[in-house]
Amino acid sequence: MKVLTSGERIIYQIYPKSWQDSNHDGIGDLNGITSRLDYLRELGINTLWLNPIFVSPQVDNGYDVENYFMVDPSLGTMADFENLVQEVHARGMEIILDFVMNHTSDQHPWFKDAISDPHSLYRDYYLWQPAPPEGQLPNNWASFFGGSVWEKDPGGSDEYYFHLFAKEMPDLNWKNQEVRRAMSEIGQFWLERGVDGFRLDAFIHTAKANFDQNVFTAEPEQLELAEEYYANLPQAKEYLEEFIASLRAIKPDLFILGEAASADLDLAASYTDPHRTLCDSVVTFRYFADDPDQEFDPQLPRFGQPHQLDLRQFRQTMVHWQTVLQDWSYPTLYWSNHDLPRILDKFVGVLPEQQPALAKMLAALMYLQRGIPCIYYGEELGMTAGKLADPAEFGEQEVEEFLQAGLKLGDAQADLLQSLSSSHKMGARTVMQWSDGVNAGFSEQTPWLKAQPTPANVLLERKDPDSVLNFYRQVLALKKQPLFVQGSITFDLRDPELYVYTRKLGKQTAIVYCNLSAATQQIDLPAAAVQGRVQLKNQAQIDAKHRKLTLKAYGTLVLETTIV
Ligand code: TEU
Ligand code: CA
Repeated sequence: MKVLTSGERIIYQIYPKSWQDSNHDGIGDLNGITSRLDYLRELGINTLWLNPIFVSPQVDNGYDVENYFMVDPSLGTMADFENLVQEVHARGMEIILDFVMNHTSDQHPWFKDAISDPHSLYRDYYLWQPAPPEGQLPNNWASFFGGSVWEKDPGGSDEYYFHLFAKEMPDLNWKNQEVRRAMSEIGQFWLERGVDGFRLDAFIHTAKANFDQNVFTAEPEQLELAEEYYANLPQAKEYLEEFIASLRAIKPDLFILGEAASADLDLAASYTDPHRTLCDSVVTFRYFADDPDQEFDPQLPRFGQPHQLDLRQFRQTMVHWQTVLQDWSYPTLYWSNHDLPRILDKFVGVLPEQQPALAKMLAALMYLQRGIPCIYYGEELGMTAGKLADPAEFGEQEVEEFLQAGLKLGDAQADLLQSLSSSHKMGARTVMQWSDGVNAGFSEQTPWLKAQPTPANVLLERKDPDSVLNFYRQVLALKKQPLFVQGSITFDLRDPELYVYTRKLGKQTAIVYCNLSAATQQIDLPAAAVQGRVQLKNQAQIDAKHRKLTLKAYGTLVLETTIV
């Protein structure tokens, strides 16, 4: 089978628990994925990324791994996995797995052994600090999931262990050569089972500053994120390179997608340095910020109200990354993932009837740029947040506060839950909507995450030539042309309401026009463009005589021209 080059990849992100349930226990599974591969092939996908599938107590939906060498029984068996890999490859597609390398579950045998005895061989697999006097914490660093990064040794010693995420997810000590070796072995094990690469979870956090610096900020009692001590330290890149090199030794052309949430452009470039053995591409969260000018309901907490995407910031950042990374590496192109609300929910106040046009415009805008599309499941339908049925599903304290505040104002519980779902990552993890049947065609059983589906679904959109789904197919078919893979990119930023860029390869040129606003826009077309061939359009009209292009609300047009 011909291996894809990184720029040719079109990735589809599957949250396995939520995609397709094959045995009707309410949890999506590997056989469910296998049964839907033709859907992905028809869409134009060539690479699947599965969120974690290893054995896990599911405190963080699989990001807390208990056994790296087995599939979680709720998702299937190793035989199911091998079958999936075979069926993926038979369709000329590839598959990458989420690789959780910064931490394990507290149920992992290493951690259980480590806490059983301070002299355990596995003690040094994790990070420990002695307890300061008088019940203080070793320092005031905050965990990403709330509370301190420090948790008392459940084994009863006076020490604390370090956890950046949930307390059930202790961080590994990457200084320890045995840890590094063990992680390489796990990677090699899965490569031998046919996987084509990995998405490296939170790799930027593997290196930590010395804890005994005891870095207290102004108010020692105040817990604070202290990323300068545990994110993107130079040593993390050394660990990364050693790890990837150990995998490339077995499979030279494997694909590595690094999750580098807080990486800026310089870091992203350095993690994808083509002269070293590093990532092919990284996912940064820096494309997306909240609009600082958004007007919130002052009577309700901001938590729980959907946050508006800052389009101005997005435009600037994206253009900068696109421009600087040319001839270096392929950036990831994405709108949503399992850690963020779905993109349509970040366009607050857009009318439901305008959402399909918005979804189409966003697809053309993002994925025809230079880089690797990563499409989050359901996005291709124009899916928005499913309304979660149970406030406890969010797993956050602030949810109760938000509900109480809203109910006091006389708001309906259903509306408050909708608002919470649209603003929270859990609202983006509801089941894939295959049909308008029972449980959206996901399962005969009530899904693990109970939510009310939205109208968008595969069955409906398949039949409708104007659907978001069919538009995605067209975008991805275009994306496969060398022009949209290798071509250079330049932007025209004159009009703040528009996103316009030109791809160029040899004599071939395509201009992508996108209307970022709900207002109709008139654009003067360059002379050469008037003779161009329309490759794709929505809510767009060309008046060749007057060399004008009209884009209605969220309209988009792709025009191919040949330079003679
Ligand atoms: O997320 C990691 C992640 O987003 C952090 O590394 C980030 O640096 C931090 O939140 C500051 O912005 C990944 C997964 O995507 C997520 O679902 C998991 O919960 C997490 O790792 C823990 O494994
Ligand atoms: Ca199942």
